[in-house]
Amino acid sequence: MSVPELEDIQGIIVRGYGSLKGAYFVMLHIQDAAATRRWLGELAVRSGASRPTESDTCVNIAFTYPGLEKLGLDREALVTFSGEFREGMTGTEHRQRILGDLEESAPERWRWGGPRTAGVDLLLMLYAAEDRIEALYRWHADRFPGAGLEVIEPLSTIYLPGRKEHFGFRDGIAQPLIEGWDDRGPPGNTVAAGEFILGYANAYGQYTQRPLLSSARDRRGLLPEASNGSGQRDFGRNGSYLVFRQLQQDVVAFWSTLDDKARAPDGGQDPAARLTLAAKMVGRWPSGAPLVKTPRQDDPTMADYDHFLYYGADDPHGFKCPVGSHIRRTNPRDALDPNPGSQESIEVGKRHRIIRRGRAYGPPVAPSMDPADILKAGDDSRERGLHFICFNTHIGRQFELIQHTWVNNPKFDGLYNDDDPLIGDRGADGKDEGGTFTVQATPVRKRVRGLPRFVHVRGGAYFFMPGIRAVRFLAAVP
Ligand code: N7H
Repeated sequence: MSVPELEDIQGIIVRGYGSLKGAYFVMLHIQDAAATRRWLGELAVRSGASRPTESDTCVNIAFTYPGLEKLGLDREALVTFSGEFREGMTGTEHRQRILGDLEESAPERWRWGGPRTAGVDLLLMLYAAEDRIEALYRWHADRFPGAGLEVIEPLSTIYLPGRKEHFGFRDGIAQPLIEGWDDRGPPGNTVAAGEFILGYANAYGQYTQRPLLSSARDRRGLLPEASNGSGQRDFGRNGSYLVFRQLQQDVVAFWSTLDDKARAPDGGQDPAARLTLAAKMVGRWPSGAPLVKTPRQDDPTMADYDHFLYYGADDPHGFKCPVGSHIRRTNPRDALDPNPGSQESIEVGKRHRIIRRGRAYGPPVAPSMDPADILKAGDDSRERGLHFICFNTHIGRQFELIQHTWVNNPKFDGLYNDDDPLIGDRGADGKDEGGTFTVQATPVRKRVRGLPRFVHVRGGAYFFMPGIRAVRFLAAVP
């Protein structure tokens, strides 16, 4: 097992920058590739070698396939990128169906990344303290014209106290640990580095397909040698695919639906039942405490607790954490076939993990994040949601599989009309409907029907985030 080269890996892949609460994600279009290459050569790109302090600013960068083409990356390397990346998030109808990007979430309606908006070539990610992030963005924005770059969308973010997302739940808790680096956690959660960083062995003990090119193309010897013994240069090593989705959340619809579905027998409001139903849908309480550990009430002392399994926690049937809850379907842990509850099941799960790095955007409906206040405030028609970001080395087997086979699948794990209660597409492509949520219980389960779609896509793209040597190589392309 080789140790990930943190000084060549861009920092955001291996560290969440939790100490930096301000962030900007700038979608850019290249107008003058030569000017962009010069700018790139001077850009201080943050590596993963050290954890940033609160006074640091961090910059990371990623490219779409058209962006790499424009910068003049050799065809030999371009054709060896994965098919998903080359086609792009909106590249085929098939992919739109897989992702549930239809109807109101169709790319034709996106603010950026769709066929009706200027092409995104490059993503610049800026991180700083909350009171410094605007100044950092302005500093960079002043330089875009000279760098031959046009801003398509400058996506701002918001930090919600308690690291919450807009529905009111603590986010960014469960992450896989990278083998060879932060593998001091439970072995069930430690995953081969090659699942998240190219150029290392993956969960199958193999090297995931990555962009290579002949050594003659790298006369200055900027790139590392490929580890396959071919003498080629490895443009992909220490890089990762970045999936970006701007996901708008309809927070008022979410809480009014729950309010409606969890009424007291006399028809009156029942705040405790409403909250419990929401927690069942997530699989964690608002504090972050997991339902398998504390199924009846929230327990903030367990906010960051992640050392659990489902069968291993004596919950094979979902009585504590429902089978169709968001966290159980996006990472079933030991609940996967062929042999749920076994080490084999955990190993299967390790082929479908992602590192999440999303940030919330837009103002909260109610600053307290309390459902009662949210319901009182009502819809203010302002947009809010999650800039969902994840890293993986095989988009099809990791992000897309989670989205299609687990999140949007009404037949997930023996269910038959239940897609993800929070983010499911509700059968947008006319397939089985979804929109039902089953709460397993004895003596009888409870089924909550008629859930509308709470999350819509407003933009998105597949990016490649190269290692830092590969960024230098791109800047020096003749
Ligand atoms: Fe989810 N939410 O706030 O309700 N997610 N997610 N997600 N998600 C998680 O453990 C949320 C989305 C995963 O290992 C938590 O960090 C929202 C997409 C995975 O136990 C909460 C949106 C995809 C996990 C949310 C959204 C995923 C996870 C629990 C969209 C992938 C870890 C806190 C607006 C396709 C599961 C935590 C594990 C956890 C929410 C989107 C995947 C609270 C609001 C699109 C893998």
